Parts: sequence; structure tokens; C-alpha cells
Amino acid sequence: MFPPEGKGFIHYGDLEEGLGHLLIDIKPDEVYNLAAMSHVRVSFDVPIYTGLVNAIGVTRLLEDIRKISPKTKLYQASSSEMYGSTLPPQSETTIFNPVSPYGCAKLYAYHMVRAYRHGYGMFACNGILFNHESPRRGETFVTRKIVKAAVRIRLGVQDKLFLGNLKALRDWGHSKDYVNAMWMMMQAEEPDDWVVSTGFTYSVGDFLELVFSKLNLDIKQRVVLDDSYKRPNEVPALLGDSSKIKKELGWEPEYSFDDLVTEMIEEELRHEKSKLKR
Ligand code: G4F
Repeated sequence: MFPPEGKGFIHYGDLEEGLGHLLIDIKPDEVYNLAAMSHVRVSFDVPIYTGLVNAIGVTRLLEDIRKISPKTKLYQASSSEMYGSTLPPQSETTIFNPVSPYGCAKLYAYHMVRAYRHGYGMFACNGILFNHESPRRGETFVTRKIVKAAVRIRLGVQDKLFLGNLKALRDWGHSKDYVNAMWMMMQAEEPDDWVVSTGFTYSVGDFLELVFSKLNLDIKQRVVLDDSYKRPNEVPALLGDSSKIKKELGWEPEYSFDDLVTEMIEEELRHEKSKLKR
């Protein structure tokens, strides 16, 4: 345990082992569970581990809160991946049809959160968040992968970009807006489940075209389609309806799709240029 830059404390724990010791030590008012095996493609390679962390790990957390610190509020990072093959628009009342081990495990956790909320009166919320991105996005997720590769190609330190399915549609928002939504849920009078999305959808190909056009790059020369990045099952289209959180909690996103792409490119340019100077 140590304070990073005087801003807080890091305590180490593992969802698989359980976080009961931290609940005893800290007695937190609020727990935001964003921990997961979060890569959908990888969940097909490690389906059992994905279930242990994303499904059973959340059940363990619910049990620990119930037994040790029942007044602690829980935010659970549920996911639009739970909709799977159900076509848009998707809202809190849309049927879930998950098609990946990740989506199935997230749906198990979603239902456990509801069961504990209704059964034990716990303050436990599901945020059904659609894809949310920022310059801090992991490098193997498609938005950051495209931006990073495009910037490196522009700077002459990379030649090609290898991608899988360009047709999938995603509702991409900015993580800063989505973190605000999480906090607003935890300040609500009653716990509930809310969808967080922008209400706009773009294909992976659209994202690629926008990034390449902003950097004056030629897709045909630089992008190679590679089936190894495809998934056994794909979620074809996501487009969320966030009317409920807008109406009930007053949430509104501030960033547009173009703002997001521009910020990701600018940050990546700064980062890659500083590496070249070293
Ligand atoms: O960036 P992705 O890997 O995100 P995905 O699978 O939509 O999952 C993200 O959003 C979920 C919410 O819906 C979260 F729950 C989850 O934790 C994660 O944050 O892939 C986006 C799309 C997919 O259709 C994928 O098939 O991009 C397509 N894609 C095409 N080529 C690729 C690639 N994805 C990755 N990661 N890498 C590629 O080369």
C-alpha cells in the first residue's frame, strides 16, 4: 500500500481470491468493479479463466460485501457485449444474446448483481456501457491499435497495419463521459441498471478511414486484412439507447466521435515523437 503522488492509496487484491480483506481494512463507501478479463477475442482462448474472473469473481465480491460491509455500494461494469446477436437499438429492456465467453460471463455477473440487489437490498448497480475509448485504451483494442499504427506509419517507423473484421458496427464514446455516468449511478437515490452510449454507430472501417484521412495516409497501401484477428463469433452491431440515464440522472456526453478520434491521434503523436527523441 502506498500513495501515488499523494492522491490516494493502492491496495493489491485479486478478484479470483476475493477482496474481503480490503473490505475489512478500508470499509469503502463505494466500490467500482472495473476489473475483468476484458478482451473479447482473448476470451475465446481462455474461456474458463474469463468465467472465473468475470462471473465468479463478481459473485465473490457480492458475497464479501453482503457479509462484511453491506452498506458499501457496488458499481458493476456490465457490457454491451451482453447483447451479442440482438440487433440495435439496444436499451435496458432489450433481450441479451451473448455470443462470446466474455459476454456470457458478464451476463452471469449482471444477473447476480440484480439478484443481490433484489434479494438482500444491497445498493448494487449495473452500468451497461457501450465501447468507451481514450488515449489510454489498451493497445490491442481496435481503436488504439488503428491510431497507434497510423501515427507510426506517418512517422515512418511502421509499414503495415493488420486488422480483422472491418464491418462490425460499434457505438464508441469517450471514457471520461462514461466515468461520469458511473459516478452518477452511485449517487442515485435507488440502485438500478442503466445503459451508457452515444446513440451513434460507426463501422471499424469508418474509424479506420477517419484516422487515415486525418493523417493523409492511404488505406490500400498500408492495411492488410488478416483472419487471425477475427473471432469465432462476432457481435455485428451495437447502437445504444441511453434515454433512461439521460432522463433519470441527467447524464449527457460531452465528447463527439470526432473529438475522440482527434484527441487519440494528438496524444499518440506526442507519445511516439517523444519516443523517437530518446
Ligand atoms: O476494440 P475491440 O476489441 O472491442 P470489443 O470486442 O467491441 O469489446 C470492447 O467493448 C466491449 C463493450 O461492448 C467491452 F465490454 C469490452 O471489454 C471491450 O472494451 O473490437 C471492436 C471491433 C470488433 O468487432 C472486432 O472484431 O473491432 C473488430 N476488429 C477488427 N480488427 C478488431 C481488429 N478488434 C481488435 N481488438 N483487433 C483487431 O485487429
